[in-house]
Amino acid sequence: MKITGIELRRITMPLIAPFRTSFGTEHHRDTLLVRAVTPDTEGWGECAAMTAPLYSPEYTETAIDVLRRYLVPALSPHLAQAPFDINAVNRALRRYRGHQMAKSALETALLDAGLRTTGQSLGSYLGAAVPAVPCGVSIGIMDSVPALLDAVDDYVNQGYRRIKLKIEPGWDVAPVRAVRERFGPDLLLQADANAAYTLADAPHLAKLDPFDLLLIEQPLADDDLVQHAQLARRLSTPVCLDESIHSAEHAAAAITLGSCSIINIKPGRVGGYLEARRIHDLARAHGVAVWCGGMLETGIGRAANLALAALPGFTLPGDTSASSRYYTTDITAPFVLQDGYLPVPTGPGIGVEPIMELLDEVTVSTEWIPL
Ligand code: OSB
Ligand code: MG
Repeated sequence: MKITGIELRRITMPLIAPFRTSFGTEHHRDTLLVRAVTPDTEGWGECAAMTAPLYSPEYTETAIDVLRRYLVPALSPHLAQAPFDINAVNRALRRYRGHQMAKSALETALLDAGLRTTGQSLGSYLGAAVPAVPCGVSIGIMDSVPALLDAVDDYVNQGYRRIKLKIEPGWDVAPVRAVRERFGPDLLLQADANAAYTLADAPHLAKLDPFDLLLIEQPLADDDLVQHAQLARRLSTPVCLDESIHSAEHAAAAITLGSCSIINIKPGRVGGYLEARRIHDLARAHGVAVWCGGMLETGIGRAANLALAALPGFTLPGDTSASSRYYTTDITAPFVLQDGYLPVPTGPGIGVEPIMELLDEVTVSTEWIPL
């Protein structure tokens, strides 16, 4: 596939409401988009990195730097080959350590461009099994329990099929209890600690057990696979890993150790959709449930995540919420919840395009790297 060049486009989008987690509060989403331009078409990838290294070591500036300096230049020998082989690109990028989010954005842009050339959708390419996926919503830490109950009520009324509460020390048992008591035993409910606890908190985390959570996500530090296994034995709530899983190898280690019984798959965190599918396949073969996480994506990243979330091992609702949960105006046609589901795009590639006037309005900088 002939690629004329790669555009790195940094955008900033105001969030509808501040999003508070145990690692910080986001008011804006500062996102890098990667655009792969060919003589006939173009492909898009969204980088999951955030402004600061709080959720993960990567941040927007490191993604831009490693793409410009190493990842984009590494493509040249592979793009000349016909037919274009995304697996060869995946292998070429593996030579560089880490930087999964930057790799994912570049690989996705190339995969999108390649699939547009052949007319296949990303969902069909990955093995999507359903036309629409049930959606959950991730609710940030709030100032008060009444404010949280109002937020949950609003999302439940919109049709969301599962509620995830962000927790941290000081905001855990009380909000979980309040939501469970108000909405009853049938509400699918889970909690995400974003690595805010230590194994010494096990007795405290066990106080969540009576509330029948679907899972507790990433209670301990991202490099604590052994301690997650010890914690999992002390809780009846299933442990799910997010930050700890960067590759299929990590997933294999976590499953072998018993560190988790559920995995949140985020393509950005694991280096792209090919690796995300490997983790799905591995987890499914081990009877470990997976679900699709989110990183407050625009419509570009959301479209691709919906394709992944349609694979058969994604047996729990994901954080693939509607555009309106994040942004007043998305940069693509908005994703609108239909009876708690979002449709899996069926058009070529990721199946959506940015609306250029809207994209230009939120663009902070662009850089063109010729190939
Ligand atoms: O831990 O899953 C997380 C958002 C940003 C960074 C990390 C996380 C999240 C979310 C929201 O929980 C997911 C979404 O709605 O996109
Ligand atoms: Mg998480």
